[in-house]
Amino acid sequence: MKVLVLGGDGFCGWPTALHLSARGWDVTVVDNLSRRNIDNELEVRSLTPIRTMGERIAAWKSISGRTIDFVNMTVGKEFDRLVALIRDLKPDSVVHFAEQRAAPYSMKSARHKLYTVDNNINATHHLLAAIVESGQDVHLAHLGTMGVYGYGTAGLRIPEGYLKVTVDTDNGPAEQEILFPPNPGSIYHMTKTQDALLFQFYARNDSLRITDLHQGIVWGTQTEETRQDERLINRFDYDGDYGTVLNRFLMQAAVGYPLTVHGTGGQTRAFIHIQDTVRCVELALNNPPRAGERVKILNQMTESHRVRDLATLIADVTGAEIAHVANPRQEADENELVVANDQFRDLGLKPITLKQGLMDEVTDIARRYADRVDPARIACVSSWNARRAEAVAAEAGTQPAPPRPEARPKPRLVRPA
Ligand code: USQ
Repeated sequence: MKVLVLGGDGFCGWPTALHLSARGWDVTVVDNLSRRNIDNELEVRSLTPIRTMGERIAAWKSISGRTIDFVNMTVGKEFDRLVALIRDLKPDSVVHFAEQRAAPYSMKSARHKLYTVDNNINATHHLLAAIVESGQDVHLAHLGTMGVYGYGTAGLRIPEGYLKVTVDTDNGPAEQEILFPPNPGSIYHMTKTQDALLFQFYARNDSLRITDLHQGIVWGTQTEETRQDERLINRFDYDGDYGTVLNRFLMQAAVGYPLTVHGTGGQTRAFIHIQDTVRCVELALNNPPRAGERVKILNQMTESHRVRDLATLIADVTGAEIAHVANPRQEADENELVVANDQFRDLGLKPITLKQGLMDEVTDIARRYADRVDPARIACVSSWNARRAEAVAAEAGTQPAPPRPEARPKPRLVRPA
């Protein structure tokens, strides 16, 4: 079985490429290395020392004996090359991660909004049009987001993509199933709601086989494959734009920086460990929809947590301080979140939940590479509202300066009974 992994150099893409390769798939990674260029733009780097694509692939070959091919291509800009690649390679599946994935980055400025929309929607549309143009029967699995549903309290168990509604018709009430109303909280999340409409159209009009994975916040950093050799290590984003909340808290605890809870920390979000991400992608590839079937939407998450509860848990275990900082985002201060994930459970997923051991792994990695942390890049300063930007930046500036790595307190590891 052949698979193209678009965006296969990124945080989810690289471990997915390795996971599929280890399970016998012939993997070709397509990536324009934009994530590495954004690191240059933001003057930050992955906490972990990720290797070049060439070194990663050579290391994997020497360890597993398996080949991963690499094509440097911008999916949303090089249409003819993309069609030719699909025609030549004849992949059974394409996994689509080739999108700018950070909400704060997408809200930094008008230029970042334009880039995120251009990049993400063009990548998705070029891919759909290229599959049709190639004449090949390819299953497309796309990494979407739980954020398409929005993060107000919905008052119901969030279904998997479609919502049953009762509408008033001339003949009385009738049941329908509609796409869950999109309610994106950032320009980035908005691009994923637009992707969803493109998928609906191409599934209906061209009978494309499409799976949209509505993924929660990924935590952890290593998978079975990436931990086999330091040259395979996955990236770890800790900065205010790309770092996500749980990994940031674990990193902050490791380097003695107060845990940056936005506002009251009452935001409830869906989470999934990176090992389950790669497992879910494999399950999705092995269970594609049939041609003519509607877009298959699966909620790719394993548990929900409130931000302040995560902070308290980590503070209790490590002795870290908690700092409630001004929230740079426009989002509900408090929300409930109950999510259906029956489809992945029915396919055999045994969810990894927040476990001490896995949290320790993240903290250990953060401690090992603590000298690579630039404390000035930790605060989240990208503001959703230009008028509040100054207050947010001022607050970030007044945070207690983090201790130098050599002076940081040894985290107190208390294992719960
Ligand atoms: N937050 C803090 N402190 C921090 C960082 C974040 O309190 O230092 C809060 C945010 O205000 C927000 C929540 O934590 O309420 C989650 O923020 P996040 O940065 O961890 O996640 P988010 O911006 O939602 O985006 C991430 C990924 C994105 C993916 C999404 C899934 O970057 O690619 O689509 O998670 S979801 O959140 O389910 O929409």
